[in-house]
Amino acid sequence: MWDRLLIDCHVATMDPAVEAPFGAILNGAVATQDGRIVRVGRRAELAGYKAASIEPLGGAWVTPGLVDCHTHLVFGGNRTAEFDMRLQGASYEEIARAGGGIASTVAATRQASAGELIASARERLQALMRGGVTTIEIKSGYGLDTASEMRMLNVARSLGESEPVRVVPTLLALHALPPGVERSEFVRQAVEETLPAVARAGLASAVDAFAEGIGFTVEEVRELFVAASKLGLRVKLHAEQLSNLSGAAMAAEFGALSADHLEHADEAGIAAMARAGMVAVLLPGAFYALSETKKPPVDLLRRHKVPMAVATDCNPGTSPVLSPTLMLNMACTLFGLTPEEALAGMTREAARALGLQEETGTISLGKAADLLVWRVGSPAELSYWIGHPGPERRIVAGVDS
Ligand code: DI6
Ligand code: FE
Repeated sequence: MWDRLLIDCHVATMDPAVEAPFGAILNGAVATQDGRIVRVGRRAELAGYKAASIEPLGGAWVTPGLVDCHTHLVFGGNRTAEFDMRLQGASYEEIARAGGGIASTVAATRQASAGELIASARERLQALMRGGVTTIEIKSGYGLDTASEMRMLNVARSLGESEPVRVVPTLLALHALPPGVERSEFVRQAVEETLPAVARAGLASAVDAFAEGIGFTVEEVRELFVAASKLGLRVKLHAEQLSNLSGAAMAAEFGALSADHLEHADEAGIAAMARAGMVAVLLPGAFYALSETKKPPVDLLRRHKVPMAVATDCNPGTSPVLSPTLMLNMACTLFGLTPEEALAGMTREAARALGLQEETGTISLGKAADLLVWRVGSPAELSYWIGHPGPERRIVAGVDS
């Protein structure tokens, strides 16, 4: 006997093996057992089976849990003052070069106690969870020394232990140069001290960097990726956000999970991503908040069959986003994704961007029972509403939360 059987619903499996838009099964049913999906199909095919709990959903749509595969959720303070400056015409780069921007969040993060960091991040996390997030990647990157980076990663881990959500922690080792530290010395510390310490403690599943004029050069990031690969850690990269440094192509040499942002990416970079089996993570919140005009080359990504994920990039500077469903809408309105591509981008392809494609991201046999119940007439509605408030029910590993 199964634990639960969800019936009287339509199922957007997002499984490419199901040949319909959104992998949809109309008049479907989903059975779960021990936190796993054990059966999905037409209601008629599942008749006669027994479950401890049979739950009619009144014609609702069931989707996979949303996966937010790129966030900087943990940080001290916020950047409201900088928001004002940008409204008066200062650019993100000008503010960063004048010592504001990331550096000001680094100061606030170092000052905050672990308890304060947990409390502020939990509020943001709960907002994203109300919007439907069941798996979230959380980067460090506002500590910028070994102890502070490890503290951020510990905060991320403890959020995953106290909240019903799967947390995937990433060491963002090269995010910004801390004030007063010599450049080559900082890179050396990140590569030779912070990275091995984090790897030894098992605090991160992947390693990230910010390749940009105001961040780090591709050669500096390469040093980090060589060391990370030797330690058996996967890599990913903030690439081609404000300019084209050919970071995506370099990341492809290391079999990176993803390259993220990509507004300024060119065809050579995208072809390299395709060959390496990478995911393109699109971040419409940052594009919007910075009033960018150059869009990521979605047509090229489609032509080269690079899977597209969509994420909030939740961070205090360039993407103070608390709504995953708003990103579904913006991925369509700003970047031209179809509603189906957008939803795949926050489920199936986002799971792939985290290396979790066997675990979550579609409603398929054997995967975790991470399920959302939406009171909508079709899954396209999730992208149509500008910031849909979220699902009526949220199930993580088979348990309602
Ligand atoms: N790119 C971004 O958009 C964020 N980090 C990054 O590497 C911005 C982070 C911030 O401004 O605090
Ligand atoms: Fe980011």
